[in-house]
Amino acid sequence: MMTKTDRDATVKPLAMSSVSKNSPRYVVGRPGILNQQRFLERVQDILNSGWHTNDGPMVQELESFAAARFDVRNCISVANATLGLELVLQCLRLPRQSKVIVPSFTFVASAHSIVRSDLQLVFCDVDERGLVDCDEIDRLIDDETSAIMAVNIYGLACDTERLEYIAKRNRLALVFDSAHGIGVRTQFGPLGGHGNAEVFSLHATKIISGFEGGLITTNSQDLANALRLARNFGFSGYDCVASIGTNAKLSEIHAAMALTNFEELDKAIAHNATIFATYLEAVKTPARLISPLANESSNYQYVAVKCPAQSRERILEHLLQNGIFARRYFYPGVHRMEPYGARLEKLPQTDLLCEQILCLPTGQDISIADAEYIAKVFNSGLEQTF
Ligand code: T4K
Repeated sequence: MMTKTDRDATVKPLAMSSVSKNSPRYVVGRPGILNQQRFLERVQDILNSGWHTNDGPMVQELESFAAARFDVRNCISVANATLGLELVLQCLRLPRQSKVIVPSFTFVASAHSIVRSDLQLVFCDVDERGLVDCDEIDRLIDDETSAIMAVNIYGLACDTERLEYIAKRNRLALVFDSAHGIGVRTQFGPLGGHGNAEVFSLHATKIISGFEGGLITTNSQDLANALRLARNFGFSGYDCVASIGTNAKLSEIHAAMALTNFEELDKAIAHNATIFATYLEAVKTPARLISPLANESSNYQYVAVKCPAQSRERILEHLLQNGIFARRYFYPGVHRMEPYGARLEKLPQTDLLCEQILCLPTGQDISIADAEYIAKVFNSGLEQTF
């Protein structure tokens, strides 16, 4: 059985000094803004209005605009997706210390939101594309389980239909961490209306940047009402506190940035799709890109490449030496991180992906020529390992 010490010994941290020394020209997650003029006009309107936060007009416009795009009844903006996940778990009123099943192959925020909501997490394994393995979820459900948190990573979608069936059959809550999912569509329509709620990120590194921010979507009016109270200290009116809450409000400036970028979403996706296609063509086997299925459409926000495990670190180093900062999203797996490292779940597919994946730069500041250059450097790093 693997011990905590065995796990720590295998983690290879990336020296930050090597990143700053080479001051990379290309990075994963460079924020884009597609209509700077429109954003600046909105900033001027905010300054003129004297209304800067607390459910202001810009926040309301963003929420209506997003609800229409997500094809969902309610959209509630929050300060970031991490707080959004916490608020959803708390407003669902799950029994204290009941179990929530979540993949370990995710950003650490998914796991933290569960623990910080006084719930126990149970890690499940993922499939070859890094999405939750539904058979595994079925196997892990027991009498103490109260919810599933599925994560729609890389602009891909989990098997939402099967997850909804599993949750319904077992009377479990179902929450989607859709932090990477704005603009993603399955064969049934856009992400946004699945499970009890979905949570999207507006962080600067995402396809729609609000600098920081998050959007919660839900078709449940009761849950939406509870979330609106909870993000604003529980206030139901002046001087009247109806429930325990926190401060998770989105400010007007953040909403203006997010709304301006949201209006340009189709353009952003079209650009990312071109960059993805360039990498798809150029990256040499045995490395290969994780791609959407034929019946889904991605936002191509991440270009995740599966490398041979023995080559990944060398390729990462070689890219860095050539001014390209690729990222190991996700590494080393949440179950290997300090707060969770003593856990004993066996997650073979997660462990494998954590050793294989490199995310390459994409987004508005990457051109086709840049992607061709990055792929060329990637391929030469790959060749050196054979
Ligand atoms: N669930 C999932 C599955 C998530 O991936 C995330 C966040 C969340 C939940 C929580 O969402 P939020 O609470 O953040 O809304 C970054 C982001 O901070 C994080 O939002 C994101 N996922 C995660 C995948 O990536 P780090 O620690 O890797 O960030 P950092 O500072 O290394 O920046 C990433 C890259 O972006 C760097 O290469 C530099 C570049 N960058 C970054 C910023 C902030 C820029 O070029 N400009 C910038 O302003 O977490």
